[in-house]
Amino acid sequence: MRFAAALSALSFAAIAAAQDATIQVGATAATAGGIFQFMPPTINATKGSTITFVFSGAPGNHTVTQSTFASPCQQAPGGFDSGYIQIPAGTTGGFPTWNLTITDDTKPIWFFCAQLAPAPHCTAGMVGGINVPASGANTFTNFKAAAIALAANNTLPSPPAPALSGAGAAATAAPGPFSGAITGFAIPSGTAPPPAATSGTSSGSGSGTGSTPAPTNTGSGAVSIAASGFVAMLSALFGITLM
Ligand SMILES: [Cu+2]
Repeated sequence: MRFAAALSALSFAAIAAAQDATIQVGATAATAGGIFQFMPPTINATKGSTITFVFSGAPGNHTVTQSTFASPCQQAPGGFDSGYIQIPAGTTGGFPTWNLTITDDTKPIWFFCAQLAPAPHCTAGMVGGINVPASGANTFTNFKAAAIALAANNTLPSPPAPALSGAGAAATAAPGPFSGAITGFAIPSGTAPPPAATSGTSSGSGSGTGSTPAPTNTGSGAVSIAASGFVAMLSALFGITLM
């Protein structure tokens, strides 16, 4: 009896340990801190928890893209990326969401917004972190400061490659749904090719999904080119709507 009760308490603790949370992607001009931010920017979440990103910043056009502490505004090799989701000004509901499940809670998960218009959001401080250290060198404060410091060298981040999964977190579906005038671009799909391994370190941690290797490297290139064009187009759009 006592043993059964202990087991029951244990299983309850295991269930309660999941730390589902919501992060707002983007804000409004009236929000303290401005449009370019994740709210909250940091959370702690145990393995198995689901983090729901809500693209509620209006107007806004943002991504949720995994980076590394060392390169805050560049997609990490094998990092997740939501694609660009545009929320027209005045939108008050029906915001798309993206659910990422934590698959490894032993390492920090850093992310940023890859949008470049009207100015790079990342270097404006639109960065975030999950399970980040509270002290030491790799704090969120230092991560954000490093992102903002990149604004001085005029090196724009490369457009990310859409990807459902990354290091320590994975989604099983693309962001959505898209209703009304809300649109998405370069949104990941189940057959999205993995990000091009430019640095050669493809962080192949197990690859338990057993997904067939995508044979279409040309597809990845096409996505990148299209993303660049889209960013240029957005730049023009946002120059009108935001400035
Ligand atoms: Cu953004």
